Amino acid sequence: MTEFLETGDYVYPGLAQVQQWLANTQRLAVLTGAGISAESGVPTFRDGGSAFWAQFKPEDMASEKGFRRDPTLVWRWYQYRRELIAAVQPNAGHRALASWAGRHPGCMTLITQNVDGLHQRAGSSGVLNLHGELMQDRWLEAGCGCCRTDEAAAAEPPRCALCGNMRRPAVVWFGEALSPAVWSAAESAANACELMMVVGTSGAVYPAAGLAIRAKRHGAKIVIVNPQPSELDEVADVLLRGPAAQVLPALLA
Ligand code: BV8
Repeated sequence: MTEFLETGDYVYPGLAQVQQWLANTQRLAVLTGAGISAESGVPTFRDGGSAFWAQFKPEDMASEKGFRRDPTLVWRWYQYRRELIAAVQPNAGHRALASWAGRHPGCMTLITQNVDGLHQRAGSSGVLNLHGELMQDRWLEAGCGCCRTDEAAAAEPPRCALCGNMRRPAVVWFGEALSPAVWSAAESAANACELMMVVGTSGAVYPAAGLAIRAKRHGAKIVIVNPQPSELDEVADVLLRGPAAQVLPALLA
């Protein structure tokens, strides 16, 4: 049965139910999306307003095809996001997850779709970065085997001085496979967990969103933390309709 629970100034029964599940679990999986970073000031992708995708179509900006079509435009979009992320801090939601994991060693697997690195900056370790890391680059092509560049990461993607190979953000673009090792670890966590908390994701992107369905199928309780409805709501046992930076500190205290 799904309970819709509003967060507020006082604890709701559903919150107590989830706290009870948390107190009794040794195997918690957490799947986060852009919403957990919203209260740090990082725009999300799809929920309107300043959402990143509001101005761009994902396939135009977050795909190899889009990058090859206009490397400068895509590169500059990532540089803009890097500057934005460098200027923000993890919020109480990120910190609550890191703190709970520190008090319950070995009991949490944190899986994120985010590329902003804010979980790591909040103190979380062993984070499964399904979609890579925004602050890292890699070569676009296999290259000449000894690619190097002295160019700073400025307004154009740096190129190899020997073969012209370009640097690109070390994120997983649409149409690209996730890292097999990271994906396998995420699947194992979804198969094994007794409880999965799905925080701040619209559930629009696969295979990441499928982890909640996989966990459900393997018998886990599913708790969604999101102020808005999401595409995963139907698998939730409890929906906590509130912002992560408010709900997670109350939930994980
Ligand atoms: C692959 C890195 C195969 C780049 C990202 C048709 C149907 C289904 C799937 C597909 C399809 N057509 C194509 C596909 C596959 C495609 C896909 O899923 N497309 C979608 C858009 C339809 N997937 C892929 O291409 C994946 N690869 O399938 O490869 C393959 C296999 C083998 C060999 C070759 C290929 C790769 C997907 C990865 C794409 N990269 N990011 C970058 O960041 O630039 S995805 C991008 O979306 C971000 O990582 C983001 O995290 C992710 C998911 O979005 P959300 O995190 O959920 O963010 P969103 O804005 O949508 O939602 C925010 C939520 O937060 C909202 O619900 C909001 O209410 C909530 N919220 C707001 N404030 C708060 C809050 N919640 C809590 N507290 C708050 N305060």
